[in-house]
Amino acid sequence: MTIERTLGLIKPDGLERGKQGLIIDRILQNGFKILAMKQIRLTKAQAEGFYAEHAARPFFGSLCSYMTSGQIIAMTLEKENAIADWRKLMGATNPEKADAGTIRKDFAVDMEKNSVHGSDSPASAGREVPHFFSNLEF
Ligand code: IDP
Ligand code: MG
Repeated sequence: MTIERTLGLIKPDGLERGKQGLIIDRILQNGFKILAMKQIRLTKAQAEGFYAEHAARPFFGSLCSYMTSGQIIAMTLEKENAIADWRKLMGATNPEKADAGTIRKDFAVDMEKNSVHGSDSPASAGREVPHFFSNLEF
């Protein structure tokens, strides 16, 4: 397996409820290195650009206003097989369907306010990491 980098986000519901420390602890305990991390509030244009692949979906407007409703934490995570392993640690999009022990099972509020984001493929990681971090930050 190769060392990969992926984008992790802690979404506004995670910060609002003070879960960011617990989520970051799980990331570290599961062998990820946090290469870069910042707490920011997205503009509407940034949220719409980030989620452009979902622009035609019925939940797009609500998702973008939720993602700009408060601050988020963006991280570049690195380890062997980071992309798939971070998705596995996050759990399914719908927390009711997420496996026991996953972040979404334990912390998410609902299908939209599901606490974390992770790139779903090498192509998305390649697009999403530079959305938040320049190479100069590593
Ligand atoms: P993912 O975050 O597990 O990759 P995606 O299908 O890429 O899930 O959807 C992006 C985000 O959009 C989800 O994490 C969630 O916040 C929101 N979302 C997805 N599907 C729904 C839905 O059916 N209702 C409300 N929000 C949704
Ligand atoms: Mg996705």
